[in-house]
Amino acid sequence: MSSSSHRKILVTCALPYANGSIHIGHMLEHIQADIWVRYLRMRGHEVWFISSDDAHGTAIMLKSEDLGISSNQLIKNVQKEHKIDFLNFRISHDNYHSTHSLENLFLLRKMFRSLDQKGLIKEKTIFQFYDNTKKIFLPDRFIKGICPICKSENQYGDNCEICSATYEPIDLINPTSVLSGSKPILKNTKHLYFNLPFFSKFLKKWIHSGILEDSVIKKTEEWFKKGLKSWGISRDAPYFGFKIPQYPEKYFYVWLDAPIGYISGFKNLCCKNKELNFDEFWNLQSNCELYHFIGKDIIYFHTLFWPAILEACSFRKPNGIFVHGHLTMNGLKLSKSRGALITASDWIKCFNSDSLRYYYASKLSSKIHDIEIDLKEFICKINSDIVNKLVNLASRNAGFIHKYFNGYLSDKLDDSKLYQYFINSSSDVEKFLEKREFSCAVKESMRLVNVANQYINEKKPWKIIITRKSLDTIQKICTMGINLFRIIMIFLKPILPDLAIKTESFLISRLTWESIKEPLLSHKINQFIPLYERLRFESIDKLINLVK
Ligand code: NOT
Ligand code: ZN
Repeated sequence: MSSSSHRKILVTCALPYANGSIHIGHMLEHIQADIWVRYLRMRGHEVWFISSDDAHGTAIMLKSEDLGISSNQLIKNVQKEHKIDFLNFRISHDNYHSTHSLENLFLLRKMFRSLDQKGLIKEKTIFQFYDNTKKIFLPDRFIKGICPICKSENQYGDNCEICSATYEPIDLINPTSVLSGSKPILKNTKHLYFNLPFFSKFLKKWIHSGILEDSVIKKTEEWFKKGLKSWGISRDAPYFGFKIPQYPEKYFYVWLDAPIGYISGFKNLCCKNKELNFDEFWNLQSNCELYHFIGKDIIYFHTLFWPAILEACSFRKPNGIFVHGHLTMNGLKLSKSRGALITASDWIKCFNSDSLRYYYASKLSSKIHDIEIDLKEFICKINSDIVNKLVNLASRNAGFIHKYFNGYLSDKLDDSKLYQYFINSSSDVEKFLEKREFSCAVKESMRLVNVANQYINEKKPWKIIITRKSLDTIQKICTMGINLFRIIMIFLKPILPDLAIKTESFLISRLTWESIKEPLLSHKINQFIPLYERLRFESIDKLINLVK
């Protein structure tokens, strides 16, 4: 799609569960999406960026019981905290709603009715594990036992973390309830199932329609090979969620109302912004684009269930599902169960948000690879790239401009060919940002900073000043340096929003894509103030102490 024509785009991030804090793994996804959104907005497109709290499910119910508060109170507190975390990392959501909302309830019921009327919902009686001491049916994640395949101990009821086998909880050897430690009993219960296999043909065609990356297609095809199964969309009480009409003591499964949260979050935004037209974005004939950013652990829901539900209810389908890998530290997946969880709020007590955004960008591509966090490398990269190269380019030139020229840039560039070279490089950067190849955009920007610093090193304004003969030349050289810095800051603006704001006030000029072609000439800039503070290694210890 050409970036010159005006596009209307809706972008979502997966909905974080309302049972815990936002950690830097969530932040990877929201930063990735935010960089893309900010770039597209800079190019003049109409972009709406939303997410929500995923507020239902057994885990949330149990957590609120633990805390001795109502589930309602818990999800309110958590949503407030989540919103602050995202603000702190400059995530520019247009709306951050909750799935425990009227809009979501309304849409869920309407969509369920539609599925039911089309004969896509069937009842089935099944046997399920039940914790007889706690009086509750156990979700897969609340049952542990020995993997039936590789015999590893302590594996969850749905899949084995050691050999990656997937299975049913009933297959586990020696199952125990995570809640009480007791041996669960098998109890029969009636449930509702969505006829996913009915959509096999449609889905097969859809996943090959150019919207998924190859490895995501491959993963999805594995599920096809095993054969699609009907999908259970109900849960027994006690549960925190929405009740199913006409089915007393039955609730909608959280994974049915979570994706509907993408639609209801947008609906809620439409209530706040009357110019937005809901149907224009969600109708079958919509010309607007829809993209979901997700992690690799929830591909299943987004490439099978979600498009099938949308198709069944006559809603438009996404134009792309952008999948990222996990965050790892020393090769281990960062997760709660591993105890290596770094929350966004701990992080921000130690480092600024631009630093994490830049570090992630320098590692992100459009592919699903895991992203390794190495705190020492992180500090070195930020100090070397942002402080020593980028900000230094501005400061070494701004000094002369202020001392000798009263803050005024010259009326001509010293080397217009070099400036043109930088203009030309913007088409590569555009391609990288559009295609979410952020590591390439960062690499290219750093290559250009080196070129610019090299230019100053060769021109040596500090030598010319000694003779005081050609002040004019110095002004032109430093004007060149400031203007090259400015172009690179335009490229990096979606990644470094805080530094971009400071740069704009320093240059007294907005960093816009259109202005790349027009250098700042005969223009007064502000006195240079340190734009970015060097990161300190001691902050690593501080962070580690907070996490412990
Ligand atoms: N709360 C879920 C999770 O894995 C994500 C829900 C995303 C919304 O953290 N859904 N869909 N489809
Ligand atoms: Zn196993």
